[in-house]
Amino acid sequence: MTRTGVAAWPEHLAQLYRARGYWRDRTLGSLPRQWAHRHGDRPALLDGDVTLTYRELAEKVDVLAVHLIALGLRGGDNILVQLPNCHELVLLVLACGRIGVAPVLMLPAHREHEMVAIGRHTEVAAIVTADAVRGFDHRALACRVAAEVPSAGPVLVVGGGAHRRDTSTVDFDMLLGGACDEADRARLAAATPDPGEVALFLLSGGTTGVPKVISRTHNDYEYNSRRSAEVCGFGPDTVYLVVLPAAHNFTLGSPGIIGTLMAGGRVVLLPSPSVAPAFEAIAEHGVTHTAAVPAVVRRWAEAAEELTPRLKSLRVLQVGGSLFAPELAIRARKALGCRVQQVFGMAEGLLNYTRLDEDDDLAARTQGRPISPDDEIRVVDTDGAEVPHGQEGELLTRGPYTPRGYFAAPEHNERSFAPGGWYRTGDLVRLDPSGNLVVVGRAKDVINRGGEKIAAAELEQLIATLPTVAEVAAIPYPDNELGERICVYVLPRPGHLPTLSDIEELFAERGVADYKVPERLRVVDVLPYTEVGKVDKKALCAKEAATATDVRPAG
Ligand code: AMP
Ligand code: DBH
Repeated sequence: MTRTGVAAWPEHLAQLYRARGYWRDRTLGSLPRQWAHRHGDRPALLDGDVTLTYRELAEKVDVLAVHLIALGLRGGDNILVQLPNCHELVLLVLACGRIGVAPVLMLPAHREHEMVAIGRHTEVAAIVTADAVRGFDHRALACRVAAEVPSAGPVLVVGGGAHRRDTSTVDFDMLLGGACDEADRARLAAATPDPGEVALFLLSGGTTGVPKVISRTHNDYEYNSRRSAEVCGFGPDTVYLVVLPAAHNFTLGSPGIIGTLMAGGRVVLLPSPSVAPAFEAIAEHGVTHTAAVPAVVRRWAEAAEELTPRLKSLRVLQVGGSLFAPELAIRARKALGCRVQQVFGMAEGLLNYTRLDEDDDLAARTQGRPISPDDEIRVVDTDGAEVPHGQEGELLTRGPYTPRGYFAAPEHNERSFAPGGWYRTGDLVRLDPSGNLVVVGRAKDVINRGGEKIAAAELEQLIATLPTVAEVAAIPYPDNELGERICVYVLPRPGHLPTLSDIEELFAERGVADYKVPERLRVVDVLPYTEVGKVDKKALCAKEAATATDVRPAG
């Protein structure tokens, strides 16, 4: 079944992308068998005590896909997935790709507020979650979400064996047992989706209060990952360490997990970027590549400066997600004794990498260039006119792995896409004489908190529901550790004094992800306005940047 709400590329471009070998008409679900053919008994995935070879990976993907069919899932269905970094997540994405079911990849930090909105928007037929992770009961969360999402069928729980008596959820681990027989293989063959169809949904940090979901097709995502692996020189000797959430486009396909597997390398999964376990894993498994956000790189560089001997195996540290200071790039390269590669990417598509044959200076001060000869980029002024070469402007893009619209969101698309299918990135960039892009700022109303994007409008809509608040504006304020944190300006209703705790309570009550909780509150009796009558956020940002103190109450 074809999903509605997915914007297609124009037919002549689809043909061109095929002719140029970008789109190979292979489904993500067909890849594990090809990999197994090539790499057989070599290890593919390491997750704690579990090691899966390429052959085992392919077998488990098929078994899981058969079980998903038996649970009633069909091509065209979407499922909500919230898993920590684990091999089951990788198996699930590939098994879904085998049968045309599209996983909607939530982050572990998401709660009811995000899960319900996105679950409804994508009309998910099932939810896959984990049992308790780091003390939080994801299973209970998923059950609450299922009750709020009319389309939601079964809740599948990874590590759900502890609740075997509970018939309201399905133990995911049971779906990985057994082997496929002839009839199963026929079932799988019959369920093979069209490679032009949606393979998975990624979330965008977004610019509005309503969720924005990005559909990625088999063709576009396979190319996204394969070409990334090529550009980054991944091969059978690549050992890629996952420390950021695997549901993130950076970790999943830039080149990430899928790119590593395509190259015949080995993926090592860790639950988080904590320094000690990460450094241990790098030493133990001979990790050659990993990907982190600048906030993590700072911690790693500090720790590595104290460390002897060096992390010898590490060749490339990929850094992306938010602005990365050149000084930190240089410091990280020295401290970790590896190349630093900048990645300027987006779940919406376009990926830029600094190249490994460029000098270290470019890798420190630019954010790289696109991966595809058919990635088109324009740098435009506020009227949409192209700026002179080398000048600053907003980056627009289109290309073979940049979808032409958000999923089922015509009103967002009107704003976020320019005529001709150009995605407005909201990023202010300039072209360096080297041909690489330099990200200089942002035109979109987003707060980038250590790589996590938060739409100011989402925060404002929530906070405006407080009876003590007359008007509210959410802005970023600079922070050494995370780059930016969240500041909220509030104009109170007469006689009221809203506090940060009021906002924290509201967010907890609504089940908003923790990383969106504001860390600074300014209660004011007047807000600055622009000529068109909007809150003048530029003025507020300038004011915040000038004040270094954190007014968060102690304790
Ligand atoms: P999302 O649309 O949520 O996938 O987030 C993508 C956005 O993250 C980009 O449009 C940029 O604003 C930001 N971003 C990603 N990588 C970088 C980078 N290397 N430097 C600066 N900003 C980045
Ligand atoms: O920030 C991002 O969204 C991002 C960063 C680096 C991304 O999506 C990517 C690489 O693929």
